[in-house]
Amino acid sequence: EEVEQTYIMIKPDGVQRGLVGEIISRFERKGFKLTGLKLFQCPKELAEEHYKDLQSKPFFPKLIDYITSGPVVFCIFANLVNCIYFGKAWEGVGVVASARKLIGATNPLNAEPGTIRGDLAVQTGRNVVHGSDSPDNGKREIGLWFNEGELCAWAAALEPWLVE
Ligand code: YYY
Ligand code: MG
Repeated sequence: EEVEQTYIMIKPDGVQRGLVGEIISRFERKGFKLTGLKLFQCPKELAEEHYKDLQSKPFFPKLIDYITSGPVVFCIFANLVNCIYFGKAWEGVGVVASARKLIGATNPLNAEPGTIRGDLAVQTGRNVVHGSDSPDNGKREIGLWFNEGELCAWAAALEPWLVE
Protein backbone atom coordinates (compact mmCIF):
# COMPACT_ATOMS: atom_id res chain seq x y z
CA GLU A 1 0.00 0.00 0.00
CA GLU A 2 1.15 3.50 -0.80
CA VAL A 3 1.72 5.98 1.99
CA GLU A 4 -0.69 8.92 1.86
CA GLN A 5 1.16 12.21 2.09
CA THR A 6 0.05 15.83 2.07
CA TYR A 7 1.82 18.93 0.82
CA ILE A 8 1.66 21.83 3.30
CA MET A 9 2.92 25.31 2.39
CA ILE A 10 3.36 28.25 4.74
CA LYS A 11 2.63 31.23 2.52
CA PRO A 12 4.75 34.44 2.46
CA ASP A 13 2.55 36.12 5.12
CA GLY A 14 3.10 33.17 7.47
CA VAL A 15 6.88 33.40 6.96
CA GLN A 16 6.89 37.22 7.37
CA ARG A 17 4.78 37.00 10.53
CA GLY A 18 7.11 34.46 12.15
CA LEU A 19 4.49 31.69 12.16
CA VAL A 20 6.62 28.94 10.59
CA GLY A 21 7.34 27.17 13.89
CA GLU A 22 3.78 27.61 15.16
CA ILE A 23 2.22 26.12 12.03
CA ILE A 24 4.62 23.19 11.65
CA SER A 25 4.24 22.54 15.35
CA ARG A 26 0.47 22.04 15.00
CA PHE A 27 0.97 19.20 12.51
CA GLU A 28 3.75 17.66 14.62
CA ARG A 29 1.66 17.80 17.79
CA LYS A 30 -1.28 16.19 16.01
CA GLY A 31 0.98 13.21 15.42
CA PHE A 32 1.85 13.54 11.75
CA LYS A 33 5.29 12.67 10.52
CA LEU A 34 7.45 15.25 8.73
CA THR A 35 9.02 13.69 5.62
CA GLY A 36 10.25 16.76 3.71
CA LEU A 37 10.95 20.46 4.45
CA LYS A 38 12.22 23.48 2.46
CA LEU A 39 12.41 27.32 2.35
CA PHE A 40 12.16 28.77 -1.14
CA GLN A 41 11.37 31.93 -3.14
CA CYS A 42 8.71 30.65 -5.53
CA PRO A 43 9.04 31.66 -9.20
CA LYS A 44 5.90 32.84 -11.00
CA GLU A 45 5.78 29.78 -13.30
CA LEU A 46 5.73 27.36 -10.35
CA ALA A 47 3.01 29.33 -8.54
CA GLU A 48 0.91 29.27 -11.72
CA GLU A 49 1.41 25.53 -12.15
CA HIS A 50 0.60 24.87 -8.49
CA TYR A 51 -2.68 26.79 -8.71
CA LYS A 52 -3.46 25.91 -12.35
CA ASP A 53 -7.02 24.75 -11.48
CA LEU A 54 -7.81 28.34 -10.45
CA GLN A 55 -6.43 29.93 -13.62
CA SER A 56 -9.81 31.26 -14.78
CA LYS A 57 -10.73 32.84 -11.41
CA PRO A 58 -10.75 36.61 -11.12
CA PHE A 59 -8.45 36.48 -8.09
CA PHE A 60 -5.79 34.36 -9.89
CA PRO A 61 -3.33 37.21 -10.70
CA LYS A 62 -3.51 38.51 -7.11
CA LEU A 63 -3.04 35.00 -5.77
CA ILE A 64 0.13 34.52 -7.87
CA ASP A 65 1.47 37.94 -6.73
CA TYR A 66 0.82 36.96 -3.11
CA ILE A 67 2.47 33.53 -3.30
CA THR A 68 5.56 34.96 -5.04
CA SER A 69 5.82 38.05 -2.79
CA GLY A 70 8.37 36.45 -0.44
CA PRO A 71 9.80 33.07 0.52
CA VAL A 72 7.48 30.20 1.39
CA VAL A 73 8.22 27.24 3.64
CA PHE A 74 6.77 23.93 2.54
CA CYS A 75 6.76 20.47 3.91
CA ILE A 76 5.32 17.02 3.56
CA PHE A 77 3.47 15.20 6.30
CA ALA A 78 2.47 11.54 6.42
CA ASN A 79 0.37 9.64 8.90
CA LEU A 80 2.62 7.77 11.32
CA VAL A 81 0.32 4.79 11.00
CA ASN A 82 0.92 4.73 7.28
CA CYS A 83 4.53 4.07 7.76
CA ILE A 84 4.93 0.91 9.77
CA TYR A 85 1.81 -0.80 11.01
CA PHE A 86 -1.01 -0.66 8.50
CA GLY A 87 0.35 0.51 5.17
CA LYS A 88 -2.54 2.93 4.78
CA ALA A 89 -4.48 5.59 6.66
CA TRP A 90 -6.70 4.29 9.43
CA GLU A 91 -10.51 4.49 9.61
CA GLY A 92 -10.63 6.09 6.19
CA VAL A 93 -9.35 9.43 7.46
CA GLY A 94 -6.04 10.12 5.81
CA VAL A 95 -3.46 12.78 6.47
CA VAL A 96 -4.74 14.89 3.55
CA ALA A 97 -8.30 15.31 4.87
CA SER A 98 -7.15 15.56 8.48
CA ALA A 99 -4.63 18.31 7.66
CA ARG A 100 -7.39 20.26 5.85
CA LYS A 101 -9.40 20.14 9.09
CA LEU A 102 -6.45 21.47 11.09
CA ILE A 103 -6.06 24.27 8.52
CA GLY A 104 -9.72 25.33 8.50
CA ALA A 105 -11.95 27.07 5.95
CA THR A 106 -10.47 29.04 3.03
CA ASN A 107 -11.94 32.28 4.37
CA PRO A 108 -10.41 32.71 7.84
CA LEU A 109 -13.54 34.54 9.01
CA ASN A 110 -15.43 31.26 8.52
CA ALA A 111 -12.67 29.07 9.94
CA GLU A 112 -13.41 27.55 13.35
CA PRO A 113 -11.37 28.68 16.35
CA GLY A 114 -8.75 26.03 16.99
CA THR A 115 -7.87 25.76 13.31
CA ILE A 116 -4.76 27.47 11.93
CA ARG A 117 -6.71 29.95 9.80
CA GLY A 118 -9.34 30.38 12.53
CA ASP A 119 -6.68 31.28 15.09
CA LEU A 120 -4.08 33.10 13.01
CA ALA A 121 -5.66 34.82 10.00
CA VAL A 122 -8.48 37.21 9.04
CA GLN A 123 -8.62 37.37 5.22
CA THR A 124 -8.84 34.87 2.33
CA GLY A 125 -6.05 36.71 0.51
CA ARG A 126 -3.76 36.31 3.55
CA ASN A 127 -4.72 32.90 4.88
CA VAL A 128 -1.17 31.85 5.86
CA VAL A 129 -1.18 28.22 4.81
CA HIS A 130 -1.95 25.79 1.99
CA GLY A 131 -2.79 22.10 2.25
CA SER A 132 -3.48 19.58 -0.54
CA ASP A 133 -7.19 18.93 -1.12
CA SER A 134 -6.90 15.28 -2.24
CA PRO A 135 -4.32 12.47 -2.14
CA ASP A 136 -3.85 12.82 -5.91
CA ASN A 137 -3.22 16.55 -5.62
CA GLY A 138 -0.89 15.77 -2.70
CA LYS A 139 1.20 13.62 -5.03
CA ARG A 140 1.06 16.22 -7.79
CA GLU A 141 2.15 19.06 -5.49
CA ILE A 142 4.95 17.08 -3.83
CA GLY A 143 6.28 16.27 -7.32
CA LEU A 144 6.09 19.94 -8.26
CA TRP A 145 7.88 21.39 -5.20
CA PHE A 146 10.37 18.69 -4.27
CA ASN A 147 13.14 17.06 -6.25
CA GLU A 148 14.01 13.40 -6.08
CA GLY A 149 16.15 12.55 -3.07
CA GLU A 150 14.79 15.39 -0.93
CA LEU A 151 12.28 13.27 0.96
CA CYS A 152 13.24 11.40 4.11
CA ALA A 153 11.76 8.09 5.18
CA TRP A 154 12.54 7.64 8.87
CA ALA A 155 11.30 5.51 11.76
CA ALA A 156 9.45 7.59 14.36
CA ALA A 157 10.24 6.38 17.87
CA LEU A 158 6.95 7.87 19.13
CA GLU A 159 4.81 5.74 16.88
CA PRO A 160 3.69 3.15 19.47
CA TRP A 161 2.54 6.07 21.69
CA LEU A 162 0.37 7.50 18.93
CA VAL A 163 -1.24 4.40 17.49
CA GLU A 164 -2.27 1.09 19.05
O1 YYY B 1 -7.64 25.08 -0.73
P1 YYY B 1 -7.83 26.46 -0.16
O2 YYY B 1 -6.53 27.21 0.01
O3 YYY B 1 -8.63 26.47 1.12
O4 YYY B 1 -8.72 27.31 -1.20
P2 YYY B 1 -8.77 27.24 -2.81
O5 YYY B 1 -10.21 27.36 -3.20
O6 YYY B 1 -7.99 26.10 -3.33
O7 YYY B 1 -8.05 28.62 -3.22
C1 YYY B 1 -6.65 28.72 -3.17
C2 YYY B 1 -6.28 30.07 -2.62
O8 YYY B 1 -6.76 31.10 -3.48
C3 YYY B 1 -6.88 30.39 -1.25
O9 YYY B 1 -6.18 29.80 -0.19
C4 YYY B 1 -6.79 31.89 -1.25
C5 YYY B 1 -7.04 32.27 -2.71
N1 YYY B 1 -8.44 32.67 -2.91
C6 YYY B 1 -8.73 34.04 -3.02
O10 YYY B 1 -7.80 34.85 -2.93
N2 YYY B 1 -10.02 34.44 -3.19
C7 YYY B 1 -11.02 33.53 -3.27
N3 YYY B 1 -12.28 33.97 -3.44
C8 YYY B 1 -10.74 32.16 -3.17
C9 YYY B 1 -9.43 31.76 -2.99
MG1 MG C 1 -7.00 24.45 -2.61
